[in-house]
Amino acid sequence: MIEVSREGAVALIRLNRPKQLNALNSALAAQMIAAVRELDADVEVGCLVITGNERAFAAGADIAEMAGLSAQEMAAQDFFGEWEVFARSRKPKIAAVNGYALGGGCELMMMCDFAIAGQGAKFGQPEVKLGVMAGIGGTQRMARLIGRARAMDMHLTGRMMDAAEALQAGLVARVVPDTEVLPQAMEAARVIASYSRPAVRLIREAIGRAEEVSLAEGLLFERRVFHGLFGTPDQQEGMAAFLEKRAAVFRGD
Ligand code: CO8
Repeated sequence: MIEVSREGAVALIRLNRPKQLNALNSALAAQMIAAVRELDADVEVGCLVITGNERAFAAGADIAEMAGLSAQEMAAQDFFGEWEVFARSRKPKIAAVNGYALGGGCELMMMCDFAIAGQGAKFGQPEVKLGVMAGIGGTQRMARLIGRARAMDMHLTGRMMDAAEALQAGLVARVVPDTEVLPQAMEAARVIASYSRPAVRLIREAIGRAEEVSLAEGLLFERRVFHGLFGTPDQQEGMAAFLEKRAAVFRGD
């Protein structure tokens, strides 16, 4: 249900349930979590790109799979709880989004570090129309990303947002022509993967902190990890290369 390929230090994960518009079912989730665990442990991998196809990034959790489950069964299985493994994985993740990113698909996109979307992409949290609500972080991550009023609008009306509105709201980082989505995401991933791994890791952790702690705590965390990076060979290489007017070659430590 997913295809994993490698291009140098970049790993591409493509959701592959085209007939169901890449609806996220348990089997797909299990494959995705296993792949991300493996890629996370692979020192050669510097960045992940997650994509779907032209029609859909993912049209949500699989409604057919969920429809018959009771609250007890949902809770006993901690249904979709394992997606947190994806969200917490330590490699940078870029969502390359064409078509629909709805419900769990929009939530999956928001679990990534940032999204590059095509002009024809559509975003939404339509769970309210099904008599339920977002369950893989949608209420929390969207409110933090685009603010309370916009998140309320999206979750309570279930309407779709187009790419221009998503860019303006801050839901996605870039909007590009549809055919440029994957090339631009791969290029961004190559750039990120070429930088110092400790620097990239700590930048992600520091920005992640901004969503969790007070400003004072976050600033202290940032300053401490900034100081810590001066212990790395990559810092010495990066600054020496600048002063010597040459390209830096990071070792990744
Ligand atoms: N689940 C299962 N199947 C789906 C889904 C889905 N989310 N979305 C589309 N499909 C299937 C359709 O059933 C259809 O199958 P078939 O050909 O066998 O009838 C096929 O994909 C193509 O879809 P459509 O014919 O509907 O295509 P359209 O172009 O007419 O419409 C839409 C595209 C607008 C995207 C439409 O398919 C749609 O509205 N899909 C549902 C979107 C939705 O409601 N998503 C939210 C799902 S709920 C959710 O994500 C909750 C997450 C939290 C769970 C946490 C649990 C703890």
